[in-house]
Amino acid sequence: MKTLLVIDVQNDFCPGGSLAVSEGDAIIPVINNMVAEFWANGDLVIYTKDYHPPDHHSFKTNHAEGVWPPHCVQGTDGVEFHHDLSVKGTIFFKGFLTDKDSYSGFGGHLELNQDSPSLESHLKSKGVAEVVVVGLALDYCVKATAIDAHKLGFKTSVVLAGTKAVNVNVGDDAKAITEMRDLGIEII
Ligand code: VGL
Ligand code: ZN
Repeated sequence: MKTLLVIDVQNDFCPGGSLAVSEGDAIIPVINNMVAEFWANGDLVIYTKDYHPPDHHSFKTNHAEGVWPPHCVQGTDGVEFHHDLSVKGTIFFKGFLTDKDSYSGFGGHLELNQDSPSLESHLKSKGVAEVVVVGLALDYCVKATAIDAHKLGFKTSVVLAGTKAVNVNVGDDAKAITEMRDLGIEII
């Protein structure tokens, strides 16, 4: 069994959002085709949402060590999936506690408490052996998710046409690709 992991395709990471990835929405048609293909093959499709409370510590406005503008705040439009995204599958939530963050989708849970099933336990219970990662952003959450998947023993690939980088620093995308490839993650 294979699963498509669609990471954080939310309004705040798309053009017009508070932490927009340039042309972040351009990957959506590619992802939608992959979603249809996985469903047609009887494979699994899973989505993650960055899902922060307003006082989250990753926000510069809240904490000295915060690095991001407020984004994906629960109850706002920015936290919602982009309206063009085809959403057909289970959603995992991450970053929902004030003082905990997770770039990786594997920090995600089925409900807003850490005792609810984790992404790893869900995938293992479904007999998933292979993971294909797409979404936003390549140099943060997509990379972290792919590395965790690889370390947890899943056969892991990232489809570049289905992801885009924030590139806080020029070349972060190339660095992320090299780092993943060197670990043995397949870059397609
Ligand atoms: C992300 C920065 C902060 C992401 C989430 O989804 O890549 N980046 N929170
Ligand atoms: Zn975040």
